[in-house]
Amino acid sequence: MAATQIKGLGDIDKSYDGSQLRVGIVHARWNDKVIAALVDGAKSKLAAMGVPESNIFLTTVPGSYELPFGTKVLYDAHKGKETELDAIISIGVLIKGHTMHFEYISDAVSHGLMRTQFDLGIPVIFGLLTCLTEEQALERAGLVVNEEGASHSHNHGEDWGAAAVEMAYKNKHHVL
Ligand code: DLZ
Repeated sequence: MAATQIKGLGDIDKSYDGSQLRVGIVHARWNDKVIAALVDGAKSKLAAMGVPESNIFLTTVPGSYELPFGTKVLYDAHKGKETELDAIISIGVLIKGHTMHFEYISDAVSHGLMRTQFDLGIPVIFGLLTCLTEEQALERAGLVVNEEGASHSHNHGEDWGAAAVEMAYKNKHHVL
């Protein structure tokens, strides 16, 4: 990382124990190559922070527009059961086209997910990429590789996994 780089989550996530947490992931199926990498990034960070694989519940929706309602459906499916969820990561990839579709969906999903977390009372992690180009999406999913084939871009899914553990932990234990 360049010495001047200041963007990113920082190290604060490292102390949160995810071993008692249950986390849902709902992802759109549009732009599936990028989505797959982001979901893998989120899952690997959850595992690194102690969330057992059996405590990760995955489902899909057609496109990003369906994410807010899909998030609610996933939460309701586990509500009141032993598997009640402590956080949900909602993942989608919007790539700008030639019409206003991108702007409307980005806006609706952003507001929908913000509202959903307050409606449900658990953190809903904003795993939505809103990219102007395919290259931007690949870069943010860690899929830009150098000549040796090694990734040299950051997978934002990892940040979303860390944010889910931190916020679920804080919500469950009433600490901030
Ligand atoms: C229609 C549409 C378009 C044009 N682009 C995307 C996209 O880049 N990423 C994405 O996740 N979904 C896209 N969709 C689908 C909508 O999100 C939604 O699934 C449909 O409009 C049906 O409600």
